Amino acid sequence: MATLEHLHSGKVRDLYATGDGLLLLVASDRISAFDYVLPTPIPDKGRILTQLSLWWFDQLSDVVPNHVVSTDVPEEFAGRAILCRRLEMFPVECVARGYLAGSGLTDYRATGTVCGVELPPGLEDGSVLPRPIFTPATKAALGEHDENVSYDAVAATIGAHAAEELRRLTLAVYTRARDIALDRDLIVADTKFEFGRTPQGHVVLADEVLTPDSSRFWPADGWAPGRSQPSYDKQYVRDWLTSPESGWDRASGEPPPALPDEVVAHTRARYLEAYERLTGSRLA
Ligand code: Q0Z
Repeated sequence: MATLEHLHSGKVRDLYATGDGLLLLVASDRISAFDYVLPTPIPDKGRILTQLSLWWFDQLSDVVPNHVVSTDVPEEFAGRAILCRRLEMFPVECVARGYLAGSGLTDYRATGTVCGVELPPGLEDGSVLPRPIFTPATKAALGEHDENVSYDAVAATIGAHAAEELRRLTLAVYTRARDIALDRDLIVADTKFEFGRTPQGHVVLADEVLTPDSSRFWPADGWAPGRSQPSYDKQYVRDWLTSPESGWDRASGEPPPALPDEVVAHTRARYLEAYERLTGSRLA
């Protein structure tokens, strides 16, 4: 891997092209909250999320092929980067929802539907849905939020055949993951996948999958609809940032302050706990 060409940076991840036609997907220890990247990293977060994503790819390999080529990466990225096939990505965020929260809840309250999918009346914040739904979104520019779109809009963009394939795979992968997680007392309320296509036309699962950054995880014990569920990983950070101790006024437009050691340690422990609960093993 003589040279790496930087292609793109998200809030918490970086993407490079290698000399030999592959991509290097790097997870940092950066953490975001309230749409800001916080000034304090969470030690090992990048490694924990990368190892969790790799574990999921393995669990899901009989449902869908994935982009992983190798984890043999340069020393500075050890454990937190994946070498992957460079695919032609579909310009669609493939979201599956099994429970109602976030933008799904907002849209349901306004219209009774999410992405054109009609839902029964009477659902509340955190309600389990009658069955998982495909709620695609279009990727927004940095600093913007993804926009929920209808299935028909996806079909108009990528074609009916590809849209059908993405919906089918999104729901199949979500359903498998939901069942695995629930066995371990974790709810995957919703999750976002990105798929790409090989030159041969095969659809492949890409990006990072089923991490706390791409999904809403809730502890199954204590779940109850009718209120906002605590975030598995970030609740302690959000609670501290919005508490008087932080001294931060979210409405001021000022960036958030550095996190105290205790908040960092608690949050790191939550990422590790999610990894260990799901995989049943300790992170080396
Ligand atoms: C993923 C992203 C960022 C990390 C492009 N296998 C692939 N082939 C082609 N493109 C991608 C992948 Cl994973 C791809 N992203 C999202 C953005 C850092 C990942 F800034 N973008």
